[in-house]
Amino acid sequence: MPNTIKYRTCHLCEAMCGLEIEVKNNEVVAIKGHKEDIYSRGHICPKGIALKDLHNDPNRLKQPVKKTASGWQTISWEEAFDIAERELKKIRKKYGNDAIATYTGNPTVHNTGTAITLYDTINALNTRNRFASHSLDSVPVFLVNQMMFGHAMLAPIPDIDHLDYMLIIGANPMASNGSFMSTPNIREKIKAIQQKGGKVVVIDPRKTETANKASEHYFIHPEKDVLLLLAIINELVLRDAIPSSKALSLADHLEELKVMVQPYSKEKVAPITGISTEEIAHIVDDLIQYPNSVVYGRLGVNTQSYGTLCQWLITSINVLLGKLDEPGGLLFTLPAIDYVTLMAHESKMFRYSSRVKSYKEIVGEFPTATLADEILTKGKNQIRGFISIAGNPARSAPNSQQVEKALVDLEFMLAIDMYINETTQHADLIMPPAVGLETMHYSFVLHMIATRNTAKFSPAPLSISKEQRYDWQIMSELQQRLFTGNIFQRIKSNIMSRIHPKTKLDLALKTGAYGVWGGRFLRKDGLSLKRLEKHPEGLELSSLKPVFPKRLFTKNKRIELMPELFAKEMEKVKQLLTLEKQELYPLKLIGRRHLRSNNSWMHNLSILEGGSRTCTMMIHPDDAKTHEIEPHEVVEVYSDSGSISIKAEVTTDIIQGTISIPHGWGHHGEGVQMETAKRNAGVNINQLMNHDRLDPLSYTMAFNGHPVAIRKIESS
Ligand SMILES: Nc1nc2c(c(=O)[nH]1)N[C@H]1C(S)=C(S)[C@@H](COP(=O)(O)OP(=O)(O)OC[C@H]3O[C@@H](n4cnc5c(=O)[nH]c(N)nc54)[C@H](O)[C@@H]3O)O[C@H]1N2
Ligand SMILES: Nc1nc2c(c(=O)[nH]1)N[C@H]1C(S)=C(S)[C@@H](COP(=O)(O)OP(=O)(O)OC[C@H]3O[C@@H](n4cnc5c(=O)[nH]c(N)nc54)[C@H](O)[C@@H]3O)O[C@H]1N2
Ligand code: SF4
Ligand SMILES: [Mo]
Repeated sequence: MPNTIKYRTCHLCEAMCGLEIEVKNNEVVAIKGHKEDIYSRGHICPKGIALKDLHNDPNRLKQPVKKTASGWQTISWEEAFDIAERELKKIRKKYGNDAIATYTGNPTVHNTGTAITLYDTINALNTRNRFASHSLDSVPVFLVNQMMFGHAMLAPIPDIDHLDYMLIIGANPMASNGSFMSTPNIREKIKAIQQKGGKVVVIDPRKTETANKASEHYFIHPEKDVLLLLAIINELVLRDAIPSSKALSLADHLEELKVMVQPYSKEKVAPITGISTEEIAHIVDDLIQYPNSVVYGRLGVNTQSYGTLCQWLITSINVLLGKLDEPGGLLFTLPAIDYVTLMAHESKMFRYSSRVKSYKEIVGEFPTATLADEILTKGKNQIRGFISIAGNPARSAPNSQQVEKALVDLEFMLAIDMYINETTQHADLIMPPAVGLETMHYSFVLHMIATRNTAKFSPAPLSISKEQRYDWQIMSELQQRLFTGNIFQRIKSNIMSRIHPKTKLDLALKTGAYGVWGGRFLRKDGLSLKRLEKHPEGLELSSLKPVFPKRLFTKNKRIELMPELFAKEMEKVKQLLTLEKQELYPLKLIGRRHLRSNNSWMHNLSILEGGSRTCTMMIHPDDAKTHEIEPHEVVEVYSDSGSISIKAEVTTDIIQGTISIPHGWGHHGEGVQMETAKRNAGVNINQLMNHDRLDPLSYTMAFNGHPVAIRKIESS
């Protein structure tokens, strides 16, 4: 058979790059960027190329395995479903619905069939104990969107193609390719801003890959951004530099915000943040002077103790500058499948609380940081059965030694995952889905947070064998077998579980804003799956346009600048103005992402090894000197939760007083069956993380700025 060319959107990160895949006999010959792709125009990164290696990975499971006294045993799907049904029903009967918990990881967002099926399956279990990776990264954004715009998923996206000044605080899109800003080829976008005389400015405790490309970089001490942001607003007020704008005319409580920022002069915050008074003034000058300026922040300002406050203040600055819902500022998408409108009834929070630590539910989930507490703490509704779907909480969640202890303590655990890794090794049963290039792709989630309104569908480039199942097939079967609820709900759930995700997708496209059945009239040129299949390069739908006040979901159709919940928390921020005393753990730990890595799960692909991808501890030369640490010396890093040994990388690319270690490593452990990953195992930063150190508003784990100390390892 001759080689064929197939097109598929890469699903690994938010960039949605178009791939051109040469296929022969259902095997990948080569992968390159798809030049005609309307979104990415041929851009690709090493991870996209590695999809071939993911497909061929000998450690990838394709059939269910059950744990036996003599090791893992391959079983039939029928037997696997029977075991899952029997064991989970046993737990439910003994302890009630809430005794079964679910954890859904990051790839559930990126796998189309999974994303379409997931919530129906979880709803069928009727348990309050639902956990997800969102509470390790995105909940501050959800909470701020909810409080300010009335909908958790209504996220403002930088109009990056039309900006001339972008202040990036706590994000490293050169490595991550952007988050809540789906756009390919960040390098080109940064260059384009600079070439038209604009600036990209980075605020980060580390001189990152993005900082290296930026026009200016300012080192900041971790978790002090909240002060900088307050000082920026204070400066805008003092300079009377808040122009009237549409956004402002829609916003309530500006005067209260002005009063709130009064204590935070640039002079007061400068010594605490590490950014001088003159530098703050210069940043504010630029924010005012450039006509198309925005402030953008991500994990560095979200997964920290002031995660929600930072997100709120960043959004507020954009409102005050008149840049929200404006071209050349931040805009909202109107995607072909409008998840925001479809999910409006689900945008709820604070309805009930977790059992052990009374954390409130946010969009139906409890914080992952308390998953282990809920498993290990005895009492009514203690979690005894667990379903982990596309997640690796044993590496991604804080206090991971406690997480692993909890996983061992369960009466039954089912993992839906293709690897036997740090988490799934503790399962009783693993159901491995067909993944990667074996699956179709339409990212209705990422189109919602993209920088342009486009639509692209890719059928699966590779077919699967009879023995394999897709995630959505696994989940649909579980949904039917494990449903609990009234008869009407059962009928609905049963019908839903029998509809192919492709049919659901087609229906959503057809009835969406651009669909053949969308709008008031039948549109001949409207969207359908069939039409998208004729355009593997994607279809341009419309540029992002202002949508307020129509698309505001607040009851009064106005933007809330001073949500009460946030204003109350400001009391704690005042304390930051007094410099901290010498602490038991004097250093601050921050994370690090690498282009050739993806959270915890792509370390088994040798093609991605090497380059700048190192699991080391970056430390400033002055700190190294204080601790008498030589470059490349292995040292102990410890916190109130644990201790690790790691090689030091002495560099001026990190601010003094802070160290940086990437997450998702530590692939040792007898049970792990990932040969390449084990050979270069790295160490697990999440052993150091105290799982009670949360952003108190969103309960998102404060990974960044975690107090730690280091000491030499004495040779005996
Ligand atoms: N210290 C620290 N910890 C962090 C972070 C940090 O910055 N610092 N970042 C946090 C963030 S932002 C996130 S999103 C989380 C991620 O946390 P998780 O989602 O829990 O972890 P991942 O490492 O993404 O693991 C994904 C799992 O899904 C499996 N998988 C991949 N594709 C598929 C698929 O199509 N189907 C199925 N069923 N399984 C699949 C992989 O084998 C792997 O086991 O980690 C968080 N943890
Ligand atoms: N290659 C690759 N791409 C990815 C991922 C990956 O693992 N690898 N993960 C994906 C996921 S799940 C997500 S959520 C996104 C995340 O996307 P980003 O948020 O862009 O990713 P990070 O690299 O974590 O960037 C956070 C930055 O904040 C800095 N920082 C830490 N603490 C502070 C602080 O207190 N203040 C300030 N101002 N900065 C601070 C860190 O040094 C870091 O540079 O990336 C996605 N893309
Ligand atoms: S940047 Fe890399 S990982 Fe992200 S979508 Fe593009 S090719 Fe895939
Ligand atoms: Mo994430």
